[in-house]
Amino acid sequence: MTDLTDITTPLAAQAIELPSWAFGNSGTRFKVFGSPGTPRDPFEKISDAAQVHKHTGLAPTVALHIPWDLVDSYSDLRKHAEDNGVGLGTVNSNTFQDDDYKLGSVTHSDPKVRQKAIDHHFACIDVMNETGSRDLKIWLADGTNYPGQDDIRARQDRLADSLAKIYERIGEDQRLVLEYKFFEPAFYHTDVPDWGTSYAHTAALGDRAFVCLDTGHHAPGTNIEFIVAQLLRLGKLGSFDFNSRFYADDDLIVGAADPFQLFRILYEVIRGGGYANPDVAFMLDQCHNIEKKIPGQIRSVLNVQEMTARALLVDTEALKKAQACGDVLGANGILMDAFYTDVRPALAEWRESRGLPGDPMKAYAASGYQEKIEAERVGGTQAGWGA
Ligand code: PSV
Ligand code: MN
Repeated sequence: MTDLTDITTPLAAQAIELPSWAFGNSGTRFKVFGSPGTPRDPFEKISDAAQVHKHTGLAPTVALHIPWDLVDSYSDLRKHAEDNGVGLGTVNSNTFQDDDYKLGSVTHSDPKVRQKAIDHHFACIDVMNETGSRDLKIWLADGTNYPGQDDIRARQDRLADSLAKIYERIGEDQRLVLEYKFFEPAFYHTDVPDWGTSYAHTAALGDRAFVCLDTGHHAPGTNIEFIVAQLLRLGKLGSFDFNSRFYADDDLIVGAADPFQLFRILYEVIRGGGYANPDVAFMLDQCHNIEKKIPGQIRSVLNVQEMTARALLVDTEALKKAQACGDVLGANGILMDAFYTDVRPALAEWRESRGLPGDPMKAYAASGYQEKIEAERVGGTQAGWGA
């Protein structure tokens, strides 16, 4: 089997974008718990995200969410990020927290509401122009709760029309990335429920429009790695939102619920040329409702790195041979050999050789940063959904 020393070059190229919202408070519809040290503004969120990169070398950029991350000066925010050793990344729009959007945003039957949602995306593009961000990521809460509530076919037409207006506004070096989700908050139908719908719309828009695959947005039992393979084949996989789920869109730490699934996904990413490929962005989309947020993000990027290392260890030549001669169990065994390899000691050594802590979780705990923010961030309003 391939050795870790053979895969350090691709491993060193790994970059995982962090969501600013992972550092704010989050919760369920039952309760959002506050926690000591939580950032009060986007600047403090960026400072926390920079800690993850400092200890892992894996997370050089932070995604913003508008309006949660509205600031007076994006050049100041950008400078603050750069001073902390990170950059600003994807801009996420938000058309799910305004009363006007109760029955939909870019799909709404009222042209005034649609225009308001389109204008919000224009404002996001203005932010991107200031932050130097490449990607505008759109996730829509649009859908219906009851059969007959609205004309689902007409909603698709309105969606296509609104997306075309937004797409027209993005710059030559920018991209529109459309995320899908099969349910919630709408429960009967969602206007962008699956990769096929996202593919149909982004294909119609043009070659700067891509699909975002959020690993938590599929029905139980869905073969996500197949979707990865297909979207890479089609040249339309723009980005990942990594997280893990047991039941619904749980937004738990990636790789926590099903490490083998994460391995299979990463194997297909590598197989399809999507690894260390700037066209396929790796991002986290997670919430840390009960665990500490910075260590939660450190654990997450390490999980992605560990499963990437295992996927890179697959002996692809031997696998091809076994597949070609119909050696079913042999081929499966080759994949499983890589999956069962404990890469953690070798990764720790390799990190140290690059001047990073061998154990980033321990290094963060020993750094005193958590105690410092808990002592200093007193007063003000803790950031969270809607902040
Ligand atoms: C809602 O499900 C969601 O988690 C989507 O995945 C978005 O990416 C994210 O929120 C931020 O809007
Ligand atoms: Mn997502």
